[in-house]
Amino acid sequence: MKLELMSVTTLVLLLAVAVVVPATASLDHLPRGAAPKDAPHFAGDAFACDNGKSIPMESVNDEFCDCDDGSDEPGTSACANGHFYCTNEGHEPALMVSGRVNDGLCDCCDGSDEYSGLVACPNTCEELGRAAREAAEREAQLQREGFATRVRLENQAKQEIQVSVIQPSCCYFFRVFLAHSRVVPSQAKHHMERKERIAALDKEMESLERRVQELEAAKTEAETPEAAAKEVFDKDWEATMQARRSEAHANTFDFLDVNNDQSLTAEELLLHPELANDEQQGVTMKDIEALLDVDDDGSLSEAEQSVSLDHFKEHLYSHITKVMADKDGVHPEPSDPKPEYDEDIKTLIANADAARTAHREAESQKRLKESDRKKLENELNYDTGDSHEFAHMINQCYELEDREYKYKLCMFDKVTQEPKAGGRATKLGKWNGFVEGSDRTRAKFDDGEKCWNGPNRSCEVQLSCGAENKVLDVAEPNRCEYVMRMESPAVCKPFLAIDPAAHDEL
Ligand code: MAN
Repeated sequence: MKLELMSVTTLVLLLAVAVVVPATASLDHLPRGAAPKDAPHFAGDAFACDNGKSIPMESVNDEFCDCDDGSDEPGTSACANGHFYCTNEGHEPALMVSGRVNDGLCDCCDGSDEYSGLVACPNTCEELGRAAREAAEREAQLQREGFATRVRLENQAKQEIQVSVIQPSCCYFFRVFLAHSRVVPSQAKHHMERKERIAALDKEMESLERRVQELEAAKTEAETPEAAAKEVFDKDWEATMQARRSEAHANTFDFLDVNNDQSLTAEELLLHPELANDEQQGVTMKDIEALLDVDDDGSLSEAEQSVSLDHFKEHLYSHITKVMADKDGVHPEPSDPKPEYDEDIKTLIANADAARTAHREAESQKRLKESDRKKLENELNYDTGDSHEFAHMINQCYELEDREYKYKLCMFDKVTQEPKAGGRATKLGKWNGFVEGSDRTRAKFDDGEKCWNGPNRSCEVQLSCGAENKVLDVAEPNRCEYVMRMESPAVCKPFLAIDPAAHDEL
């Protein structure tokens, strides 16, 4: 028989029986409902209660409770604290309170608790046993798969360490030896690997920093003549435009100044129907006076009555060129597009552009290295397990959706909760290590976002063995305190742990 096929409890019981039952005691002649472990009590002429009191063997199962502990009536319901043992052959034995004996309900799968004839209990042990064994085999298979995956992931992590440890040529054999040996604890190897990568990054960053400085100097050198040449060109262009604008102002003014006396009057403006407020009615003196009254005080000052070029430019030009835009002689302000720089300046710009790009790229490379370094520094503090069994979870996230939220667990980083209906994700906690003494089966994520009128959110992740990393469910037993269950190969053990306590009957 394969070990896995035998249920854990059966195995424990068989072992217990083999140890406890003396060779002389016969299990066949045990009184009804008595457990095999109690066989020695029934071997002599008298029966000893658990507290030492002795009663005649005939008093056992006589429907009268003699022992305070109820041990003399295992097969009847006479003692409130007695226990009835179901053999349940084909399935797992069970111990139940003897009050259930002959109560009309089938409690044992072999039906042995109902012998009064009140009800006929079919024996379902074979069927239940088979189902239980199949379920146990499925579970064992999952555990085996999980453990195999764990070993594969550990080896992968070790190989990665080896590669990075080999890198610097100094002390090659010593490093490889350390990577393989048990002399250095695995966690230290994990640190060593990262420390070496940090040191390598520091060196790269030093030379990158020098390069950034060189490129910065080259950039300045290229930008100085570029800026000077552009400034001359731009000023020149601005002067040309200024002259064109002044020409447009003056020409428009001259066009309106019919008598050429260098001042505009209401009479001169009255000649232009475009200045009418009401097109139907035509232009009126009232319209012109309203136009000339730029300070809107109801009367025309001297400057408003006899408009100079400067006054015209400042207060009237923009309105008049708008309403009389199509009229010959009216010149709106020119808006010529700025011409391209000449070839010499273009060359200077191209040189400066190249210098700027080179500098920017070197800076971004430096920033990337800096962020790699920061990440490694963080990772230095990760506890990835004695055999790196958690190393594969670095920088990985696992998700679960329930009705309302999408939860995201990023190991060694954070847990978030994102409303499915939209809105930003809430941080439930930051990585705060495995719970001490939990054999890395519980991890804490603390100091999440503040709960309204409550504590900062926190989340405990409970890990059990599984073939792959998978979040099973999330609960919030107390407001803003979350419990997330997760399966992971990282916590699988090499053998099925036999834990009799977990299979305690009653
Ligand atoms: C949000 C969620 C819930 C939490 C409440 C507390 O709705 O984070 O899980 O219980 O806030 O106000």
